[in-house]
Amino acid sequence: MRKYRWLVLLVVSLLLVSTAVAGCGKPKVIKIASVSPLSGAQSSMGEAMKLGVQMAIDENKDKFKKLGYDLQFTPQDDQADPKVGVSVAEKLIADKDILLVIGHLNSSVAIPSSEVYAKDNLTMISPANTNPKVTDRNLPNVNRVCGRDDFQGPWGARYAVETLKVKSVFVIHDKTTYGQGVADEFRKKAEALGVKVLGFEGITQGEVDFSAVLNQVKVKKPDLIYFGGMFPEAGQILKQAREKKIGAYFMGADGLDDKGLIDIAGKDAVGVVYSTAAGDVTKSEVGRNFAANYKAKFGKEVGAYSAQAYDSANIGLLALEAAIKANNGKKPTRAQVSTETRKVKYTGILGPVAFDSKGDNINAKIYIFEIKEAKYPGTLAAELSGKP
Ligand code: ABU
Repeated sequence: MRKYRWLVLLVVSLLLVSTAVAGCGKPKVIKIASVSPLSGAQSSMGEAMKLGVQMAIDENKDKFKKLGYDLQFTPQDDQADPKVGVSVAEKLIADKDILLVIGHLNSSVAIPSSEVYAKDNLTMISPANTNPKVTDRNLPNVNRVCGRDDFQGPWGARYAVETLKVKSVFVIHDKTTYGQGVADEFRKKAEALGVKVLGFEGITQGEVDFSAVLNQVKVKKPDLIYFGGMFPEAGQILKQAREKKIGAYFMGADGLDDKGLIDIAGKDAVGVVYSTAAGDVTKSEVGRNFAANYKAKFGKEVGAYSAQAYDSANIGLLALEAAIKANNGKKPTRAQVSTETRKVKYTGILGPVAFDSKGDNINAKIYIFEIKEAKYPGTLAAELSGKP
């Protein structure tokens, strides 16, 4: 037995050494979260964002493996609810491996959630939040690739006046930060352009019977109904307006930019005009390739903010890579990633992206779409930039 002791010792030593070597070579974990509604009425929009992020992460896994990192994707459901968003944000901030958040969809969720991320300078890049307050708070960790409602609302008003030739409007909004905010921006510009505002009324998300407000609309006979809110309510209001034989134009903003509007309103969606901060991927080869790859990978058509979610994730990944390199390969801090994010210059699917000192994309555009047949998306009618 004694003669084998040296052999046992040798085997044990070899095992210990190989375990140590394997441990040293093990990639370090970096987690990236997407946060958007993955359940509830707005989940189709939120799912389309999540898949855009997933695509970017999957494409970058090998590159980060070579740098010694295992990129892990953790999609989160904020249910389009500010309270749920904050509790998800608290969970994310407590996990030190989370170095990047791509989200949210709803400004009313993004604003309080980003204050949680700000406590540890955790980078948030939003593909879709359009309310001005998202970036006007000057938080160093908050950025967005999409445009703002103080451009989107006024551009919508200009289009309504100059192209649709409307002279009067009844404005309805969903009382959210986004919905009421964009409706107010629309109203101010419409009034400045000489449009008579016949009403400015709030409804509640989740409501299904809009006869009270539509009875007021019917009496006032506006040329246009403008809705500030999301597609589930927009689809119902539109359908019920047509049932009441209200023939006014129907217009809204990017909350209408989802296939769900057609699913709810069907042929009544024909004629709807909407502004959006999400462009048309079919207008460029890179966009068409993205849409084809997305379809091949997920078996689904792209949603409004899929491309901008993909771009947001790629920007965050470039910032992460720069922060790792600046740190001599060591895992960067959240603050380092946040600093690098503001420096990224990136050409995305819908054009160049660069952030100003507030985190707004200086190249963001607003697009106007018209629904000419009961099919999503509508037809691109205008691509706008600068002040309306
Ligand atoms: N802009 C898309 C939808 C909503 C938001 O910003 O709240």
